[in-house]
Amino acid sequence: MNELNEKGLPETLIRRQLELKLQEDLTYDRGQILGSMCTRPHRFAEQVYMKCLEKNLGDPGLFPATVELEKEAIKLLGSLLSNPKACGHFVSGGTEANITALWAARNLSKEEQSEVIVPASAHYSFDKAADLLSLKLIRVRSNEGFQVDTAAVKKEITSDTLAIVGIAGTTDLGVVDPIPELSEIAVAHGLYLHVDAAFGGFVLPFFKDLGYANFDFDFKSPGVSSITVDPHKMGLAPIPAGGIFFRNEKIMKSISVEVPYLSGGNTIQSTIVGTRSGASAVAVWALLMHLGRAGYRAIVKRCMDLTWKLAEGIEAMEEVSLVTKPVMNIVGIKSSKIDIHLLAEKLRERGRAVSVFPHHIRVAVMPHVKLEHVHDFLNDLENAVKEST
Ligand code: 0PR
Repeated sequence: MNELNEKGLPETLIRRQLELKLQEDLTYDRGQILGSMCTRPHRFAEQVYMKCLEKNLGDPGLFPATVELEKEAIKLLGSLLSNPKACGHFVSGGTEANITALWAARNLSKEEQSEVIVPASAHYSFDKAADLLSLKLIRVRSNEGFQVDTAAVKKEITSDTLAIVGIAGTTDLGVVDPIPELSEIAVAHGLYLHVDAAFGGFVLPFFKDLGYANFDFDFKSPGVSSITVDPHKMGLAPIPAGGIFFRNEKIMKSISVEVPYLSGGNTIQSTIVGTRSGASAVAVWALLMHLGRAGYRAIVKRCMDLTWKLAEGIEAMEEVSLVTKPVMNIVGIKSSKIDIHLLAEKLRERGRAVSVFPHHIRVAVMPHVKLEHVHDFLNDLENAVKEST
């Protein structure tokens, strides 16, 4: 069907068609999705979201209450990131947040500066940002712990450098770069430091209370200028919900644009997009209020307990092993004997969708993953390994 019908079809018929057409999509609840950084949104957030579909943060004069709720949610998360004075916005995702951060960094730099130093593990959103903003990315190697090598970062700094990026929860393995050290480097050289905690931002703040290894990754380090934290990853918010947080208004103002004609009078926008989902922001606010610290802590604990169970199971196998001891709820599986791509294919044949990096398989133990899914996955992995050798 390539042309729009002249006459519309009845809702019931379309509903039936949709049910059939959408059947091929995988679902979170059956334990099939094991390589995704997203999860089934929290039921309460879904309900709130559905009630706010018309709200547009791009027109504050029409939706001042929604704007207020966004500000409150940003403040709550800013406090969680050790800076109640932080400002920022909910955006479409980590990609938009990272582009926004480098946009601010570039606007605050000198005209001749064009280089951004990023870890080898940086998400591909930084490549998009560099392309859009005409910046040059300098990728720096990792150390044996898969964190960025800070000595190598120092070596790459020149008069062309305008920013450094650190990752708190790398896409491939969930490790945390040494942000306090990067902060010292940034302060010493007067550079902008952006932390990509798209994944880790809703995990790491709860580690201390849970008695796990503590990681300083946020505004506590004085050199950190901005942080990406995505509610639609470990925050359990409905997609789209990314978050960009700036240390202060001055940084955010560097990307502000005046919109003079809207009904609420002169409006300042500091986001890439104009029309922006109010439903996302209200849903995040509601979820933060509903879950509180204890709610998120419990979610993180459950994910970590399952992560360690999964890691144990992998360690007990012969042909595969862990890339590194999991830091967060992300597990890297490698093998010196089996082609990892073939192994991922065999898992996919068994209905297990994992992500494949050049040298390992990534499993993200998200809130939708249950204990039985971990057991079933380990079983399937064992059989897939047998088939691949
Ligand atoms: N920063 C980091 C550290 C990320 O891991 C990601 C996405 C981003 C930024 C960009 O976030 P958005 O995708 O929200 O723009 N990491 C996931 C990944 O590449 C994205 C993802 C999520 C992929 C769910 C698949 C999936 O099912 O794995």
